Amino acid sequence: MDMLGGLTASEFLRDYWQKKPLVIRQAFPDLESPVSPDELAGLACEETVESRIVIENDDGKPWQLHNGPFTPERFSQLPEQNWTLLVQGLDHWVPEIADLLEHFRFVPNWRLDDIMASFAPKGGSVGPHYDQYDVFLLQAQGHRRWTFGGHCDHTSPRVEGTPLRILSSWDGEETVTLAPGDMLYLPPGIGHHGVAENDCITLSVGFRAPTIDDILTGFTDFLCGQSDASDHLNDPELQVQDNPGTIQPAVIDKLDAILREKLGDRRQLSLWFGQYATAPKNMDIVVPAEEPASTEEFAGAIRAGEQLRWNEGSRFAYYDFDDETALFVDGEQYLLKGDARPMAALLCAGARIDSAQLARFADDEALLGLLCTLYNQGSVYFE
Ligand code: AKG
Repeated sequence: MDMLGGLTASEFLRDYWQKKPLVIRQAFPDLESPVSPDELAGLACEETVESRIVIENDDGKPWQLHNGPFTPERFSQLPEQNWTLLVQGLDHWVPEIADLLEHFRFVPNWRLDDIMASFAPKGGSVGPHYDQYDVFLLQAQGHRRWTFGGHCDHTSPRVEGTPLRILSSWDGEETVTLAPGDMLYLPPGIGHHGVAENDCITLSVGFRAPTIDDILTGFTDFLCGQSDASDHLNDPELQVQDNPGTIQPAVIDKLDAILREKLGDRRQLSLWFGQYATAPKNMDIVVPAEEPASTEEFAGAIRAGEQLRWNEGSRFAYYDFDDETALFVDGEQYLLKGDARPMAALLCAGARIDSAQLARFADDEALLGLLCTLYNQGSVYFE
């Protein structure tokens, strides 16, 4: 399948990723939406599913936001046109939607956020806006007219009277109408506005990246959880000062040395980032297996060639140190040494794990124990 419009993944990353928009006609030829509008409405009634409705003109108020879960009656009260239902994390709930992600594995697992779906009748839209995400907007049903272009940021003028960040006085630069199977890639910060031409479903395959704030607070919180974090600054070499009010440069040197030592620890940084980047988005999805397996049962299933796959809400990544490999699954780390190291790459390569290759690792008792733990905690299951 030519989902990047004739470009190789390397060409796409070099020329478009984080740089400029790309319209790809028939990226997924003849795509049939894996979900129907009714199924989306059904999901939006579930407590554990994050959903929103955006109404362009709600009793005279612009771009009003209503958060789910909704009741079925709510849908019969909506106007004929000009509203949108958004369902977040659809890939977590619908395996066929999660399967679409296998086409996007040219982007690292840790960058993936989720697939959001929107349903809109004619005229429906969430308004002109920009995101801090890389997003592939895949048309799954009906037609949507997209206007996009122009770099926006927090200084771009906004519409008043709405909780949403809707751009005012924004015109866009290009307009295209997408049909089922067509896709539009947008880098962060590019203004865009999609308006349904008829009943339409759009899938937003979103990629996130941490902010500097996320990195600083996340890593320092992680360091603060370590055993030496409660040690106090010491000063056995303290000297008499002329003025007790002076903070001596030597004190600042000490602080500086502590911060450099802690913040400059690449190993700890890698371990923190792997855990941070694989923490599940929604804790309601990764739930323990209904019937926990014994290691013998698990090994039997692997040897019988049963297909093991990631839980749709699970995240997998790994980092190769010089002497060992850290496997990260759902915010936990597992250190693999020696011959066990390649198991991390095998588990992380894609949602369906090659049973034949896994069988040789399952011969090792410790690795079998680890695989069985991943199964029993709900991070993987047999299809
Ligand atoms: C986005 O994901 O950034 C969108 O603009 C999607 C809006 C929609 O599907 O209506």
